[in-house]
Amino acid sequence: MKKYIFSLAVVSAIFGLALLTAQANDTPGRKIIVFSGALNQTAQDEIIARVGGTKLKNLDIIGAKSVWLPSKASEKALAHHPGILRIDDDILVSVAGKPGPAPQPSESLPWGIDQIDAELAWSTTTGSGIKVGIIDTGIDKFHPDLIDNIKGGINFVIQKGIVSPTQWNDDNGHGTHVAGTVAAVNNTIGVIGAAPQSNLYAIKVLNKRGSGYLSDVIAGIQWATANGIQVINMSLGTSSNIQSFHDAVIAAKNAGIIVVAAAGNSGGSVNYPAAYPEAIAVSAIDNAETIAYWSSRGPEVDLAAPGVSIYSTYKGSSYATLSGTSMASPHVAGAAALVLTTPISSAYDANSNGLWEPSEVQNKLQTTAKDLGGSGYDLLYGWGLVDAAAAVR
Ligand SMILES: [Ca+2]
Ligand SMILES: [Ca+2]
Ligand SMILES: [Ca+2]
Ligand SMILES: [Ca+2]
Repeated sequence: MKKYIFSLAVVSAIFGLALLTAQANDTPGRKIIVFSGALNQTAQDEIIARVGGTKLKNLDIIGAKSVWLPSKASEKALAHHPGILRIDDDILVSVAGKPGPAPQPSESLPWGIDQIDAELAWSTTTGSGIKVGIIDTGIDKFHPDLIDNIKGGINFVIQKGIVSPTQWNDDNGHGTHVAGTVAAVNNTIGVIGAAPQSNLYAIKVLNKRGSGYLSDVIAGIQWATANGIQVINMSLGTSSNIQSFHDAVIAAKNAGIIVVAAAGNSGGSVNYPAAYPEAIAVSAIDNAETIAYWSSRGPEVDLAAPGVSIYSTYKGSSYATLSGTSMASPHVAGAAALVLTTPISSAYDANSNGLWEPSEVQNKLQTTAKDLGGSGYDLLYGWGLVDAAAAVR
């Protein structure tokens, strides 16, 4: 039986943070010679030289010298000298305790968040309390710029032969990056997401290498519907159109979930699930608002969003700059979370129930988007660049 593997093309330059551990030189012959005080510096140096030793440093604060001694015999000879009080081992000293947390950069507004004018929407709404499911590689559980917004998670991936539902910590980095674009915290460190007070749920369906089974993705969608998730982001895809996948996306939308998905990075036609009519398909633009050459395009594209050189959170409490429609999709998911907190006007309430249905949110995002490329809807940008500020007005 053929198995369908999802592959995520992450076109990226990754700038990780590395912790350096201090290393001292463990030369066996290093000693600290403590003198009695009866000898002057010159006499002390002579004693050391006489046994073949080499002075390394004067340690006048304790009346001592650090030296290198060539042999045990030279140490013994010195030990019996009346001018020498004591010989101590020059031991290795290491940092106290475990390595500390990665240093956190001071906060900056990523260009993509700025480009969709999310920062201009925050005086109206920050997406507070909206539940966003990141169907991906997991989310870094302890990331200092995400932890306040992470409210839960689930794992469907086999790790070391078992599936542990609580092991949704991100072992790849991709999901953490996507999560940061949706909801990195507005504090003093790192970055800020489009909906910086929305609630993140890690739905881990992709493994350490960024791939996974369709059945696990479907299980993730099912978990989202059972747990009241309001927006799901799927920065993943396949060129295979499988009915079960489509049925799961239809079920999610019918359950009231806004499904946002990356168009794909093939430069060709739009991947699934983005290509399904029930999903919002997002293509990627650069900071000149031009579509990336590798962004998938076609009649299924609904919106465009920033996806080139996107700086966001990454595994291990770090940050990374990545490119892909994977990075564009969460800009739209965040904007959708913002819209969900606003009152719906009759112009958008197609079924007049006073509530936002997924298709109504999509309609507002599309009608308020900034038109790019050819006038009106086009195959590269869909309805245009998502505009968070206009969408919450
Ligand atoms: Ca702006
Ligand atoms: Ca931050
Ligand atoms: Ca409605
Ligand atoms: Ca256009």
